Amino acid sequence: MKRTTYLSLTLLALASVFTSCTNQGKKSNGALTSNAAERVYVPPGQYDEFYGFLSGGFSGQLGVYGIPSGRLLKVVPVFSQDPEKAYGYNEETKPMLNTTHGFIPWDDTHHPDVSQTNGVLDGRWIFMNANNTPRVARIDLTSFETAEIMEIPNSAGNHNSAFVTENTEYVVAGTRFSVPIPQRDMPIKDYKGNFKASLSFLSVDQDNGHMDLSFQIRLPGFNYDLAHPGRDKSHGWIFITTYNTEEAYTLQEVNSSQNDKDFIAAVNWKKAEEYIKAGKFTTEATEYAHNIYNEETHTATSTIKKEVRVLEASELPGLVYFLPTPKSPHGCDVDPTGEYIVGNGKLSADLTVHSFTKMLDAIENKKFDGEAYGIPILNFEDVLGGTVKQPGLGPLHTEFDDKGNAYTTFFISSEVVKWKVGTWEIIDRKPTYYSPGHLSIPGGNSQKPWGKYLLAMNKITKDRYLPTGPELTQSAQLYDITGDKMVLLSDFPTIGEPHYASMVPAELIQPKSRKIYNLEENEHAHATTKDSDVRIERNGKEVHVYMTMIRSHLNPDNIEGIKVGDKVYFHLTNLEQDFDVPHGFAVMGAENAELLVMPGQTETLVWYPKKVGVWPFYCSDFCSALHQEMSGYIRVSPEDSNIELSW
Ligand code: K7E
Ligand code: RUQ
Ligand code: CUA
Repeated sequence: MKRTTYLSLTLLALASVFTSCTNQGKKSNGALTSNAAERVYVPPGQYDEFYGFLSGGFSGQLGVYGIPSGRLLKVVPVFSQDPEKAYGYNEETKPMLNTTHGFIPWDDTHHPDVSQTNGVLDGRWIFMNANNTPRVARIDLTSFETAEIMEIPNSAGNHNSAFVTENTEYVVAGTRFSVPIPQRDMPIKDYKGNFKASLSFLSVDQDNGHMDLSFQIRLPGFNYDLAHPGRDKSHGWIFITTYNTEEAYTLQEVNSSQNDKDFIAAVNWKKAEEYIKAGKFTTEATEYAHNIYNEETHTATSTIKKEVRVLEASELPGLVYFLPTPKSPHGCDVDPTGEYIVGNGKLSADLTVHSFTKMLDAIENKKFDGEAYGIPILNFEDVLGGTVKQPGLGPLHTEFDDKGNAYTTFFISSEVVKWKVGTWEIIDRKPTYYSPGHLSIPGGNSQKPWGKYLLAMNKITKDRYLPTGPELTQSAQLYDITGDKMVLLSDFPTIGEPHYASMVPAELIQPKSRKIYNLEENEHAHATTKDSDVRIERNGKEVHVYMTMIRSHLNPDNIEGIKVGDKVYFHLTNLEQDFDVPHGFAVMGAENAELLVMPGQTETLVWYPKKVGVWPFYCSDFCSALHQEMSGYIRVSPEDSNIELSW
């Protein structure tokens, strides 16, 4: 199918969706009316059954929702600055956004993935990719804060990322674009054979979660889209969809979608570990930032690393195989048994499912159908596990329940289709409003799905909510999947554009959620843990204000002796040791952000006084009956004044 057909099909599909709604005069909302409301209703004061972690897409953040209610519980800032919490603005977290391209205040994130133990979600950490300036973040699920960010070198468009292996041995991050490696000035038309791709394996320290870029596998210059680690019987492998195996340097249809089939690359990472042990790698010079937030000091540090170990796929037998897959596959999803690998061919009429067992047989019997850059290509028929015939148009992603069913989103025909793994028959289909990308079932990408709910994340919102001008929020839709037929329960709006979401039973996370930081364990270099330490120090034009916050005063509250042209550091320590008593800090004319300091924590805001005057500062988070009294003044005198510091 040519791209033009694909596009016109999209338009056709959408057009028909909208004609049908307008024709009815009233919107067909697709929801069952009887007890859908009850099934998503969480009474006041009660908790949701699941946490839903939805990628924030082009917001760069992670949205935390209660499922089934769809209530937004928190936005965790990850790859973008957040003035509400001062993430990326205060001195403590600025290093988190450091890269070898400098300080990067924004990114685009697609795939959150929760850590696993023995192939089951364990709720310790969640990993997530930055697509634009390639990075992987680790978010700690006790503090719900970004704990670590690793830049990925030799990558461009970190899309098939961040995917967790079954014991969180690795977080895998693959490039979308092939690029010159090392980067250099060269003609784009010389792409073919010269551009290369990297698949990175970040090892994870099981005690503290710290990531290390263990090694990279160098792959031919295709485009790589999505990956899923094998599970259970296919543990030790990871499967990655490719497109543009033509290696066209422009992705116009005529160049890049000519091949009847692209590939799923099957990568044996256990084999990779053997090759590393045997010293079959080269150590390449490169540069990438590794940023770690320390919970004791409440401060992040950024280190630039200088080299990476590389395994050359074309030279190391048994490391990578190509499985022919029609046609420009997007999602690559592995069923809970690890036997079946679903390639969601965007331009294909059928869904292709490969068999892991057949793949191993074909490899063992060396039944190859040629090679690409020294990497064996298997026979399509030899590895085919099954075909779901004409399930819909534009398949993107598949998830699984705990009863042997698979669910696939279809972007063009705007629906979720339920089918049986093994018999490949279609069991049910339900429209989504409109054009879903990913879908998520709690644990639906692991050995143990909790097949109660399915969340479809839609790309197009149109008429689902009261209009808000040309820009509409994206929309998620929740389905009950406990019966044979899926039942649409609710719509809820989301931040940014969620791609994937990871949903986790609340009991895996809720008991471990941190309540406060212990003041006695506060090792911040500028902490003021008792009022007797409150002080102001001047060092040339640099002024350090060591301030405490407790209901209901900021101490010191009246400051004199500051001058235009100074650089004032406010180091705020929240002395509270009660759950849910943060204090905020805002000072008039601050060009960056406010602070929001958790009990026991210290944060630093830099302020450049530019105008002579007496400027107020105050607590920006309503904290007690005397919250409005939690304020003070800072007097700013001319640069040449000789007023002494006082407080
Ligand atoms: Cu399909 Cu980036 Cu996972 Cu979006 S990707 S939908
Ligand atoms: S004050 S409670 Cu500005 Cu009425 Cu907020
Ligand atoms: Cu502290 Cu309001």
